[in-house]
Amino acid sequence: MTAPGASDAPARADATHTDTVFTFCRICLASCGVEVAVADNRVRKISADKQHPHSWRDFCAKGRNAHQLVEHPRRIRTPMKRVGNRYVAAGWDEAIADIAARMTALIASDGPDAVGVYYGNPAGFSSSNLIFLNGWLDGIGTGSRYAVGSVDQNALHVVAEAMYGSALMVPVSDIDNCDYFLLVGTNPAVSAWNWVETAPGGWRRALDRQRDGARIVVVDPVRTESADAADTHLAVRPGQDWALLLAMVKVILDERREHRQDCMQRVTGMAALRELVDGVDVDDLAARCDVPRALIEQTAREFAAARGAMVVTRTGVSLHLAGTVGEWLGHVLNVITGRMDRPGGRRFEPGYLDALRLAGLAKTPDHRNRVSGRPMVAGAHTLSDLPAEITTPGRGRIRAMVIDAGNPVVSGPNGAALDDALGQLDLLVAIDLVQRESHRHAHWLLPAVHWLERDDLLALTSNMHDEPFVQYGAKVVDPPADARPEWRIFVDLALAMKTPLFGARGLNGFIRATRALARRTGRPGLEFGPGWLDRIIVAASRKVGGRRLRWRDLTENPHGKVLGPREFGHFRAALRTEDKLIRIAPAELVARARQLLADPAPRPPAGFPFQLGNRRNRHSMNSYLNELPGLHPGGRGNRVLIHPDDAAELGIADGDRVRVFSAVGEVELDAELSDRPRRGLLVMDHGWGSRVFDPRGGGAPQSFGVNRNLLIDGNPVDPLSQTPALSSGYVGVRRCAAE
Ligand SMILES: Nc1nc2c(c(=O)[nH]1)N[C@H]1C(S)=C(S)[C@@H](COP(=O)(O)OP(=O)(O)OC[C@H]3O[C@@H](n4cnc5c(=O)[nH]c(N)nc54)[C@H](O)[C@@H]3O)O[C@H]1N2
Ligand SMILES: Nc1nc2c(c(=O)[nH]1)N[C@H]1C(S)=C(S)[C@@H](COP(=O)(O)OP(=O)(O)OC[C@H]3O[C@@H](n4cnc5c(=O)[nH]c(N)nc54)[C@H](O)[C@@H]3O)O[C@H]1N2
Ligand code: SF4
Ligand SMILES: [Mo]
Repeated sequence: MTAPGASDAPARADATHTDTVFTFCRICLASCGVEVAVADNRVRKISADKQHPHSWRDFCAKGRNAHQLVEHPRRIRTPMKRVGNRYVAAGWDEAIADIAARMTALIASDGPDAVGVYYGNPAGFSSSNLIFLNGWLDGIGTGSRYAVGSVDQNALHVVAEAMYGSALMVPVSDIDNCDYFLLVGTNPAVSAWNWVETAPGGWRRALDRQRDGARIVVVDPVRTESADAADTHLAVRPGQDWALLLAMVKVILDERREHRQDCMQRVTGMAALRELVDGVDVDDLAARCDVPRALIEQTAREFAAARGAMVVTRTGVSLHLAGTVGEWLGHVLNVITGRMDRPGGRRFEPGYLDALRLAGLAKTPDHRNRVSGRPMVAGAHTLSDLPAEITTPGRGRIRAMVIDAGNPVVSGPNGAALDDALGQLDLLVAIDLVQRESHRHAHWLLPAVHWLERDDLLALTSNMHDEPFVQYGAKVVDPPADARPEWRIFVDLALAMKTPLFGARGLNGFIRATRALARRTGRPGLEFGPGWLDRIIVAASRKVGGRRLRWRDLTENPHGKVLGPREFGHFRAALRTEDKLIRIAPAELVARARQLLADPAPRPPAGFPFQLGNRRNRHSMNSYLNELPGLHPGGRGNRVLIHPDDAAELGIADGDRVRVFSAVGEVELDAELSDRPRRGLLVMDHGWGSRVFDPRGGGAPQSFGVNRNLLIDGNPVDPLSQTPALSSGYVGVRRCAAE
């Protein structure tokens, strides 16, 4: 459907004849190879692809049950239009014409910012969704762009831009040579070693190293599954990793344990970094992060002395008000101890597509939100701003939104405020597989295509693989007749709205011509679409292992192909700073660190003595997959973990119904006593509390668990990443019967 000339598309099943298709799972970045048995265009079984060059050890139940979403009884199979309180099936022509006409009218009266979009995490696992979405938005010229980054990885992009000159310059982990893993704010035993990198089997490979003598240190306010396996667990105070890491930097610099050559030759700004640490007091930092000074010093010395070592920081660091400084100091530790571009440390993988160069060409709109005045971060605005941008009257107010592969009412802060705002829109369009919580006010539900139903060449993340690797994500089954890939929807809207796709004059006319040609010749591949881009990407690929990628590499290697050895030495060339030096102490990060140091240590506000921590569930993916019976038999939902000593003081017993409340919301759920969280920390899985509606059958909404993000205020935000305190908000808890 997408590759030009279907006959030469990469090997895939013609579902009626072939019974095994090899592809890879596109639920999380572990990107596990899968072997799928198919008959009559139905998935019969999904197993780990044991012939895959490196990924099968991460294969999990989410991948094994992926087809349950494809066959979801409540799946949206045709465009559905809201009529009063119900939905009726409609055709695509009507859907596109209606949405285009309403958006065009709003833009005419209110300007382009009246049309907004939010895209979520799964959009990044499609090779075409985001490219064409942005192409459509560029044509409209709207700055009302919202994305999952502000509740996920913005901190990393801000730090990468500041230190290395590109938001996409993300180092990958050289796990197999590492002797000392300092894992901060990550639980790879559950989340499979992924956050903006693909290191398949990463956690098990780290455990293999541990058996050979490597040490694993886990920094986490919760004694997680990963902490259970670690040699050392530092139960840091939530949101205070920056203090721990800054103290480690100070110990290393004061004791002259830094990698002198790297600090002199690869780095600029060491004087500013020294000046910062000269002014700090390790005892003060130890008190802030609540890790004993002696333990901080010991960890710093061991880290600096280890032969191969890495700090890995992830969402446990980023989802806080000081997250960007924490993220920065993790990179600082790696750089000053000579871990960048060295075995056992963190490497730059160039990949077969020069994504950094492409990213440099893309122009991020210079747009500020009218209510908060905040600029974009990594190409999008923070979710914290979205409710007010919809509800505050005035020119530029968002009046129409598309939610593309996302569930921001559940995944973002203060879901109640966002839900209320979404209900005030003139037009809400959801592109998804089922209707979830964030789509409940939708005027249009547009049926998307699941990754098992589409081809993907994920070239934009080729530099995030921990080994030069390519695999064509072949489609396994045909989608429902009326489902459409997102790219097609955005092209149709651009044509109907007469807005130039990618802002490129003449392109719309060209697309119409290719469509006509495709129709006339009966060759759908001739229509301009992602298949064209795939061909261009392969033709324009960089040399890896001495040669360029060829289309044959994709078609002849259904299990994927390792393109060459892991190489060191690409880091410096890849830097996008003018002088090819790492900026170790960017001014905005130093200034923010000074501000944190000047402020008193954060204290709970009256009435809300606890902090709300977070967990992921092995068998769900953020707010989706929670409802699949193959993954959650019994459908119990989430609970709140309370330390037994805290529970005893409040008279709460295991299994009691409790109310957890904050300044912005409250939820009711069962308590589970556990000594895994630190005292003073309640822990609740995120991603629950998302209803699944039944727009086709009219059945009652199904509900699974409670949405812990109802308790999180969207403001304040970390001023650099614009991320709210998702994993450190303040709450109180009470036994329901006691009220
Ligand atoms: N408190 C707290 N909050 C968090 C986090 C946390 O750790 N703690 N984690 C954050 C993180 S890391 C993330 S990534 C975000 C996730 O935030 P979001 O991306 O907004 O939410 P998801 O739950 O991933 O919802 C994805 C939606 O996409 C749909 N979908 C799946 N595949 C496709 C597809 O191919 N096409 C289309 N159109 N739709 C599809 C699903 O049905 C689902 O409705 O949540 C963040 N929120
Ligand atoms: N099964 C499963 N796997 C997933 C996902 C999923 O939803 N389910 N989501 C995928 C996505 S989108 C992402 S982004 C990645 C994320 O991958 P990770 O970032 O590894 O995600 P988590 O497993 O939530 O681990 C975060 C850890 O940080 C801890 N933490 C919370 N606050 C703090 C703090 O202040 N300091 C420190 N040091 N630790 C803290 C939490 O207790 C938790 O154990 O996982 C991916 N993999
Ligand atoms: S969801 Fe599971 S099977 Fe799919 S890529 Fe992630 S770890 Fe692998
Ligand atoms: Mo994420």
